Amino acid sequence: MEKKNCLILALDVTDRENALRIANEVSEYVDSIKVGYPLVLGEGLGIVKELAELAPVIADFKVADIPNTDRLICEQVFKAGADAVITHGFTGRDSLDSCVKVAEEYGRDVYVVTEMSHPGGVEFFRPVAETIAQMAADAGATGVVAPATRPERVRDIRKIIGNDLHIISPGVGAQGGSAADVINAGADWVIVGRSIYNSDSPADAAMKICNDMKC
Ligand code: NUP
Repeated sequence: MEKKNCLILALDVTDRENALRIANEVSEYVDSIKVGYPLVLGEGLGIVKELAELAPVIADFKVADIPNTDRLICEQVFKAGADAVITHGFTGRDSLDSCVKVAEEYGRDVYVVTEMSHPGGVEFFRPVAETIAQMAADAGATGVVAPATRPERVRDIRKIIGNDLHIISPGVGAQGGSAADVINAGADWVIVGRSIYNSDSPADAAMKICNDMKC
């Protein structure tokens, strides 16, 4: 993904009309559009292709299965037109290797969740976040997902992965994180959902976040 605005839209609306309206309104401010279960379960995987005409799509399916099932999921995601997939890492190296292999075949990207951004994200992830980050680097993933709600953790994770991997960071706005703080801590992109798509003017909200970050 090309870095222009350091902003990824999390498009967690559940209907096509709203999704396309919001995506069109903010497309000049975002480097990518992240779709996940809410929109894909609401409208089907075909929405990925439509959105991909506006911006590269990251499929946030937090893939977490055995290697063979992960392979099948990633193949479907990339065939549908997604530029990248988000996977979990706790399923182990063989599962992650399977996703990275498919991504390489299709020329696409894999981001691995290290520690989640919500309060419960510290319960099980905290003790293994660094190990997962190191595994993502060793496996040749494109980058990791790390919490904008805890910029100090983004700093820790950056130290582990160095500068070869990207950090994409959710938790800005609705979850309490600051875009500028987490970019200063070493994130490459922030991922923002509700603060943009629930705004009366998604474009203004996106523009304001871009201005705050001075990316
Ligand atoms: O740790 C994570 N936290 C998180 O919020 C990993 C994620 N993938 N996300 C996703 O980022 C979450 O599912 C949602 O799509 C987006 C944040 O949305 P919002 O809190 O800005 O509305």
